[in-house]
Amino acid sequence: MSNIPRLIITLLLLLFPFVASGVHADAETERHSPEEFISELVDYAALKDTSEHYRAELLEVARRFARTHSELTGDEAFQGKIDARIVSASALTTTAFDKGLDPTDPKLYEKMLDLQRHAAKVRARVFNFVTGLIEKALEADTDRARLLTAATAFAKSYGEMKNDDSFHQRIEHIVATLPSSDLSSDDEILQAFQEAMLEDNSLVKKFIVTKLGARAKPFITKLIDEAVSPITPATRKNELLATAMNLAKSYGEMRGDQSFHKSIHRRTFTARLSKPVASEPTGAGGRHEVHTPEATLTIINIFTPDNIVIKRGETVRWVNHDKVAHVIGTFDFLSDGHFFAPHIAPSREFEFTFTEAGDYYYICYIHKSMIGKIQVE
Ligand SMILES: [Cu+2]
Repeated sequence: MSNIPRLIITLLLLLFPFVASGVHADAETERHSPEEFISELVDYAALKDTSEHYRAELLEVARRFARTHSELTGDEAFQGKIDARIVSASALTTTAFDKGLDPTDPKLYEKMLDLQRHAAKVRARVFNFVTGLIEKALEADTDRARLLTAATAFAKSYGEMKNDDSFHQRIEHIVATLPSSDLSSDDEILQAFQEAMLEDNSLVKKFIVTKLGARAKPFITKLIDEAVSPITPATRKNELLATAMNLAKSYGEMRGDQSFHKSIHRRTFTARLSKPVASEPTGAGGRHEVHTPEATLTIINIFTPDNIVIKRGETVRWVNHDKVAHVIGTFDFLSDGHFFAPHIAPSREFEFTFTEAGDYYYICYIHKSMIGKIQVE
């Protein structure tokens, strides 16, 4: 292999995680049967204004996928039909697709970019198609085994074409780790979802939320109820809160409505705080004071107090007693209002006057352990 295609493959590999996660959102709108998908590739290739590289890439995928599909289904007529259409679409190409690329060609860089851009477009289509098959396999009343076999076979075929097996391996892994379709007990559901979280496997997350159906909301609420119970140990509490939030997020994404996710996120955020305390403005100049004590190896960064209730029009002053700076601001997805202090140096302060009532959820943008809430009445 010459250096240029190797460089391209390296670039593609670098882009892979980005593309693989990015295409997922479109999968629902672009769900095809294999025949439709392959046919469409040839349709695009045969369009008059399709560039030479794009056409070559599309036809190569179509040719290989038609063969794979015919092998899977035993329908050789389909492969014959596609092959005939590929021949006529190829005739539209005036010069042969130069896979080797001449390193002395002054236009090499432009050609490379062009090739890379078109290969990326085709790849996004292929990824959508293959993940679409897995999504379909996860639905009820589908021939799950057949769809998963097909997804794996198409991913393998594409890997052979690109001389890169990483996508195929990822699909193999997803298929091998799919939860059984009859998740019955709550513990099984919880465990399967937590595994999907670890793997960042949005397909399985979706599957589980679909499986829960109308039970999703009470299921998530139950997790939080258990998390906030005083007898729940801290590690289990954090695990349950993280899972509840992730479930609520998937639930919201599937319904295109984040309001439930937001309410769950508020609850999980609040569950990590102390009980709310009605604060008296006793600090200098009649302000409420929140301190950031010095952190050590054993003491983590916190706000103290971390959960206060104040009146509209009152001012809170954050005083940094720590040896490091903090970046304090509202967590705007949850918060009713906004404030932001980009840099509070050691022994410096920040003040904010709350003119609007509402719940202000805030964090330190550097230290994960620092969270707080101001409730303005
Ligand atoms: Cu901080």
